[in-house]
Amino acid sequence: MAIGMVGHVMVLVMVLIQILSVDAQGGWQLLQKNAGISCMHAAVTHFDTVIMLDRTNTGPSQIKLAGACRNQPLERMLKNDCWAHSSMLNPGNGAVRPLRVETDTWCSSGQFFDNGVLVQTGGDFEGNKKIRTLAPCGAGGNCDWKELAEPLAWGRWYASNQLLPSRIRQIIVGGRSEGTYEFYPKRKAGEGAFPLAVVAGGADNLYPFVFLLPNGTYRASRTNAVGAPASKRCGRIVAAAGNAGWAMEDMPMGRTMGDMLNLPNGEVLNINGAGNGFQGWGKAGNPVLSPVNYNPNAAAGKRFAVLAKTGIPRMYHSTASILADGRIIVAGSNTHHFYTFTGAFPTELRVEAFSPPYLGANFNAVRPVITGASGVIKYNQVFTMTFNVATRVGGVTVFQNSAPFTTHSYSQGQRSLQLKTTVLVKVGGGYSMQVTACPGNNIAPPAYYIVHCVQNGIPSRGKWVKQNN
Ligand SMILES: [Cu+2]
Repeated sequence: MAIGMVGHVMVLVMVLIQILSVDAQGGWQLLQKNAGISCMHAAVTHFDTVIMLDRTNTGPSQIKLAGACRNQPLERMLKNDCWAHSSMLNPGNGAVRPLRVETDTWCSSGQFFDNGVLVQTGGDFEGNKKIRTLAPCGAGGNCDWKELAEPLAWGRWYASNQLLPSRIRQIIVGGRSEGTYEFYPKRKAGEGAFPLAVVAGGADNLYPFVFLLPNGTYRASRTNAVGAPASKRCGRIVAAAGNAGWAMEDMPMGRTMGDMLNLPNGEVLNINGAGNGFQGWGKAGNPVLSPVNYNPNAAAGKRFAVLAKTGIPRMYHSTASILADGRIIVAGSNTHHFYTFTGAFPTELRVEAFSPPYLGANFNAVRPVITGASGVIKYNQVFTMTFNVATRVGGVTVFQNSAPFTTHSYSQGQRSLQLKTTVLVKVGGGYSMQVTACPGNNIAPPAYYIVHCVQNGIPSRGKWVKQNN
């Protein structure tokens, strides 16, 4: 009898451990079975909608334009093209709406302006010198792309964009065989492009990594496609330090073409990609299906955690974007020249949402809910944040994360700030603290950011705030 009881309890404990271990590794949801396009570029707007973009010269996609067909005499595949190559996703229910681009956006770049307008630049062929803008809208809206008459000074294919501290200007760096940078908007009419040695000298200067550093400089570095197998190496650097150097460590598995995202709790997610090879066209294989979480504050050797795996390979031309609610929208993957649904690694039209472990129901009692915070903040401004939480445990921090433009394993303009906070004061059923906005536009250029209240590593749903001068 006693032995029977013990056996029963042990079975129950094992079942509970199984349930918790799923939570502990996060979970996947198929959000949309057919988004119509394969999402090569993605950005989350401050209306919580996702702008998805492919290239135009794929031939037919699987979603039709809402209005007239596109008549582009320079288009190489379909001169009269009735298919959409961009769309807007509602991450609430997975619904997609076709958007209209007129010129080829293949391997282009982008960035949000301070006012939340998405700017998207370059591409191939007739899109090479194009500047396109989209003033975003909510899920019920009908915002769309606008193609500007003003061209880039140089054609740019595989360039990188970064919002600058000076309010409404971005720098556009490099592009295939383009050893220059330029600004948009121009500082004066007719301003051209400027040479930049680090991206000069050859065709392999694709998507240079460009970051705005806190001391107001920006750095560009080159990235090259590399051969098999993928490296396990992971580097971190205090880039603004006088004697900056990389500290290296090993990830649990090798990964190429992964996406690294700043999570709302200050940790980093590495998701998507392949275990060997490079690019598309059959040159990569062994998809890495498990995301890996990196906790920069943990002790060496304890920073990486392997999370729940998906069943969908996300290889070349796939994306990952983080929502204000903490989920990650995973979309795209096309290793082929056209939409190809046969053979290994078919063109991927499905959209998934990955929920990291912090969204698990087992954390509901300790997850803060922001009940009050300023919607507009100025540099150095001290503002009050109030929040509710059922169980108070551990430290409370506030993170402010940017909304990047993601393509080719690189989230352009991605940054994460931890804001200064005071000790908590109990107010009614909740808590209040004073939060100090960051000191200046080199730390966070004016733009829309997502602010999260984080208790003991568990983030609240984010609140969009406008960071002003
Ligand atoms: Cu590409």
